[in-house]
Amino acid sequence: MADLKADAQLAGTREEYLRIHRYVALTKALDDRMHILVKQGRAPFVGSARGHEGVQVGATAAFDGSEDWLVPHYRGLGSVVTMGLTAREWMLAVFAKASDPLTAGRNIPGGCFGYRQKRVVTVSQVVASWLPKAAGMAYSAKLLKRDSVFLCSFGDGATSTGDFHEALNFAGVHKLAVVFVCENNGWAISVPLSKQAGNPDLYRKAAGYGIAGVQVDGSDVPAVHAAAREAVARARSGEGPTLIEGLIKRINSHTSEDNQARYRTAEEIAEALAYDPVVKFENWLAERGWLSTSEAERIRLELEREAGEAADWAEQQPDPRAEDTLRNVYSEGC
Ligand SMILES: Cc1ncc(C[n+]2csc(CCOP(=O)(O)OP(=O)(O)O)c2C)c(N)n1
Repeated sequence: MADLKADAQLAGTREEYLRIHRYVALTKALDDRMHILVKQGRAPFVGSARGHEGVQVGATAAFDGSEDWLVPHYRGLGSVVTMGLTAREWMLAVFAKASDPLTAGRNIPGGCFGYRQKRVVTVSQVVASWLPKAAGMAYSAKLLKRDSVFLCSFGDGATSTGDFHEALNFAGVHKLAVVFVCENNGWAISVPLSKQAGNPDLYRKAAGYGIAGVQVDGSDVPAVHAAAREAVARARSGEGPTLIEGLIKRINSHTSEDNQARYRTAEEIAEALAYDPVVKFENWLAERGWLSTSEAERIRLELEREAGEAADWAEQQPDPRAEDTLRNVYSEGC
């Protein structure tokens, strides 16, 4: 593992880390609320971001925003929240309401995070299909002499595909401004990483494309953030892409339609359930005197309330109208 010591590479200020903490904690609160909604039969589905929130927010917060674009993993709630998706907006998507800013109620929650105003690119759920898109957009930005950097996130399952190879190869050849972030939770539904990669150190694939590769503990938010800031600076200065591999644990089943007890051992599940990047980050902040335990608890309760209120509010919003079914699907006026 690359020697990224969080303390030695303190990449941000107290305010920046507290902002990151809020996004991480909001992601957890929204995710937990979704599980409750699914159990209550109010929401249809959850593809949980629990365990992923530290790597998602830590990396996305390294972008300065005005010109940068996110090409997100379908599990990337934390990344999209960091780009500005609010609790109410997310719940509009969860309940597939007409005013859902992501797909106007046309997809399962997380099925599509496209949000142009927040510079979040629409992707399909076909695994890895969004990686060549990120490379293509970065190529376009290069030709147009734009200063944009593209963050493209995905799971370990994406790394065994042709799309992964083509995207990283193309990005390496043209020294494109893409930061590829692999959220390696060790599983692609029920397929373990050992069936996906001959070499489990996925970041080493970067060397084959002539690009920078780094492996970080994805539950170590400051380490992720430092690695991402370095990668963004590299991309912006024309030195090309980076592959960041964040090692994490998937806490829940692949989705609420899956039962991980059928393919993970009881010990592994117990270990995953005890894993919490949010608490780990809060301890790190507390050690520096930047966030007290009582303040962390106050924020947790406030965000849980915000997530619950957002859900209750969104559920009451109008559903899409049948006559609007084809709106935003085909170009209007055709
Ligand atoms: C090309 C393709 N094959 C299969 C699927 C079904 N599928 C959806 S998610 C998934 C697993 C992907 O795992 P990974 O990339 O590691 O991400 P994770 O969900 O674990 O975060 C699969 C196989 C798909 N969406 N696209």
